[in-house]
Amino acid sequence: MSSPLAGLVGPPNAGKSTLFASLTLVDVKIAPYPFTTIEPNVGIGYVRIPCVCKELGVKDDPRNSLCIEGNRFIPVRIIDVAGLVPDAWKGRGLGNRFLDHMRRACILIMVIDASGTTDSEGKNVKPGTHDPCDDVRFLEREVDMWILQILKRDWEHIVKLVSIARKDLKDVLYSRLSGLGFTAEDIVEGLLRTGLNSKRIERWNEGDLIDFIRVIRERGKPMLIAANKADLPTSEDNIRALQREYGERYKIVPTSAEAELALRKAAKAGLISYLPGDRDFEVIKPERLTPKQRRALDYIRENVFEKWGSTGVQEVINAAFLDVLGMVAVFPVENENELTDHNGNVLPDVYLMPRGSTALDLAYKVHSELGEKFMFAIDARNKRRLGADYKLRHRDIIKVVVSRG
Ligand SMILES: Nc1nc2c(ncn2[C@@H]2O[C@H](COP(=O)(O)OP(=O)(O)OP(=O)(O)O)[C@@H](O)[C@H]2O)c(=O)[nH]1
Ligand SMILES: [Mg+2]
Repeated sequence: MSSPLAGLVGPPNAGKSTLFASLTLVDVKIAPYPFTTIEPNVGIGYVRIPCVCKELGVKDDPRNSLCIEGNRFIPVRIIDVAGLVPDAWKGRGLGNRFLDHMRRACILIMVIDASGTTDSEGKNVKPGTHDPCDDVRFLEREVDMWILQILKRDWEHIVKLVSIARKDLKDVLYSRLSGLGFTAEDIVEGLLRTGLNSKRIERWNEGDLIDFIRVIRERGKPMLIAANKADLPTSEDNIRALQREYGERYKIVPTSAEAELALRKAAKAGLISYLPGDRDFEVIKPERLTPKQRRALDYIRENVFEKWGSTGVQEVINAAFLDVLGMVAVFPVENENELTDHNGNVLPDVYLMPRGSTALDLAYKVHSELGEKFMFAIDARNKRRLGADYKLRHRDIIKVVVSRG
């Protein structure tokens, strides 16, 4: 069973690979010049939630996830690709072929250099002279143009299927776009919201197509912003400007990927105690720190924790899956009293389920047989019976009861 995928998109040099490395601890190439990354990197990161073990006072045996100090870390996949530059869709920079790796991504995290020290091409400029709002604008456009190019590749054929072969418009568009991860509902909404369902397809112009794409992109590939390099002094004003211009459309999280990477490495080396998402860290081996490491930790405390409260890295992943996508984390159990699976593991698994998922969806997710033989479910907290269409809530603990035979 594969975990949901988040894609990191952004101009070169904005810190995508640093963010990726800080989330996954996969060793990737990071460098202060554009187009460091060429081939995509895929790795596992984690959404952090308060585990239910704490609330219920039990010691758990996590299997598909991790539980550290009462925090459950649920795996999600992250993909880091090459940088995008304005007009990449026309082949500039490395072009936008690598956006094809985003087909399976259910959410895109725009990673931008909030400090304004690199421009949209990824070139180093005088700190604060580049406006990161420009990056958001061009990134939206690049994603739209990517979808447009795919649709236009066989537009004549699409038009013929609808106008001559009399195929259903939404079915034709869906078969063309489902490979990019769009659902039939996305297509229907796109047609309704633009009014294009009542315009003959032969008459659609490019503006119509772009309007349609914008609607399906907002639904099917939602985005949020990691305002990276927040540790640098020029970021503060820029983040305020980003909030003013984009705060209503996008969730914006100030991040310092570099700080998170340093902290995670220091924690792994046993120098500090720090869990991703913590609002502080503690030095446990001060005598082992080199003067350089000490300075780096002081820098992080002053420019990241005191200014922003955290590195923002865990927050941006949580925001992507829990806030923007609205996924819920649900713990299935076989024994609702002991909270165990059939091997006696306590609260072994937790699944991230899409917004609006039901008890029946959970049953199918655990095992297709559980779905097919579903009778009802039980809320392990209060032992109430739940029907197949019960809408799962975040941190529910659910037992599925199946028919015999
Ligand atoms: N100050 C600061 N620098 C950062 C931060 N994140 C990344 N950097 C630096 O920015 C530069 C570019 O980082 P990368 O992670 O290679 O950027 P990228 O977006 O993957 O770049 P491409 O692969 O070329 O598209 C490196 O020098 C990083 O050390 C941050 O949070 N703060
Ligand atoms: Mg990179």
